[in-house]
Amino acid sequence: MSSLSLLADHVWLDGRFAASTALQVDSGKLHAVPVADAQGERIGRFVVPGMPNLHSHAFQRAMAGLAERRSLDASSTVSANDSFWTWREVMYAFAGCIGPADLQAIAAQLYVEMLKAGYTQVCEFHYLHHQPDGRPYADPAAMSLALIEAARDAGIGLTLLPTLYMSGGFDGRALSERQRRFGHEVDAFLRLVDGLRALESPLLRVGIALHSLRAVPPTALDELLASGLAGNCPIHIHIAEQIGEVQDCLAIRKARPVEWLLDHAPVDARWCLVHATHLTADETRRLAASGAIAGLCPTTEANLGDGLFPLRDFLDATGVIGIGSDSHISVSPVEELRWLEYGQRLVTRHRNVSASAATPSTGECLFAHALVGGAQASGMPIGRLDAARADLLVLEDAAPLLAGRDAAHAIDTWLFAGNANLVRDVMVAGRWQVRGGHHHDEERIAARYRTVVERLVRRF
Ligand code: NGQ
Ligand code: ZN
Repeated sequence: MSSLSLLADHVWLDGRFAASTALQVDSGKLHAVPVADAQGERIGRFVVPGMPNLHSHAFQRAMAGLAERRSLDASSTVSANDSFWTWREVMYAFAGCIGPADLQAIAAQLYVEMLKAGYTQVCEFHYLHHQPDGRPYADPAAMSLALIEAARDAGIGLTLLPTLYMSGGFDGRALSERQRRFGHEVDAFLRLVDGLRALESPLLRVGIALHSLRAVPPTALDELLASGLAGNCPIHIHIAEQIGEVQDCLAIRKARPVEWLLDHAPVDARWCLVHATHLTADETRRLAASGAIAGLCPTTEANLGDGLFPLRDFLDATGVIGIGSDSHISVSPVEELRWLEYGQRLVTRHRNVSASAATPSTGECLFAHALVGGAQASGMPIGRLDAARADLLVLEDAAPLLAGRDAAHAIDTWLFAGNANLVRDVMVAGRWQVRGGHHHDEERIAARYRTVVERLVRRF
């Protein structure tokens, strides 16, 4: 098996940069060792772990930018009421056009973009399971397999989260016509998960997701959690993104979504609560104490007009966060982390809100949290450069922006001032997938994406 020794001036260890450290890559795994001599390949000045992306709906990448116009209301006048829910109608119309080959082409392009931006693992919250009319494909796993193939094409790690979707609202109403292709009974869903588990590898983990409390009746939640297939794997759920769903939950289940989940499910470190946006002080403390990850997707949450997560209070309660690019209106850990902090600054009218006494650098603090939380939500040994899968990023030494930056300021400069991408090289499981800013198969993957999306957009 191949063995490599990599040298850099500053290597990210235990939440900060360390000097005099070499990285040993053996059979796709990474170990940090003291630099005994100068043997090995010098790869750059700053080396950091690959960032996990804890929330993705890959197909939505191809509609990014197509829902930024005011919609027309019933009388064909331009509406002033565009919202998350009107965006969702556009998204459903788009989702209705996508088949397995389309999904593979879109996801592969997206995953190449993720790698180039510095994400080395993606959690795919996948609910586009069936044909548009709701009938299963000949192979009911066809859409899941398309995502697995796309991740292989690109060389990114994948946490596939087949998603249970059963009802169209808290009142248990049936799925609408456009939601039919998302739906499963619990038994069929468990068969899908079970079949996919056989494909697990160092680059593929199969967890589960519940689309939302709206979409999963309480009895189905119990059945799923009792099944054994949820035993020791990542469990993700959309939880409290919109005020409307908090109100519906209160009206029907007599509790707020996070409160209800904490009261009715064994929420622990396996769980990732995506868009835990609307929290009371009590929910914030309880969620932090549960050990579950708060999955934050700042660019999508801004784009959809969701609201703002109480980041400072959650971190003070020792809560764990991670980031995702969700609808892929942006594909960049830099932008997610920057906007996570900027949202807080805009409402609190303070600066450096996410930093702490222990880590005064805002960038380092955010970066460290997102690595830890993202790895936990992915269910993979990643997010670090010691005793982990060999995923790493090398920042661009030649970037003028990093001139004169030492270890103390490199991450802050990258996250807050980097507009051009500063990620130069990306390794996943011991293999270079991006070198000099280019992915080895980017042209073929982009050409296939163009062909597919040009056709889809014409039909949509
Ligand atoms: C989704 N996306 O499932 O793709 C959701 C919208 C819903 C985000 N929440 C649909 N960002 O929540 O019903
Ligand atoms: Zn989502």
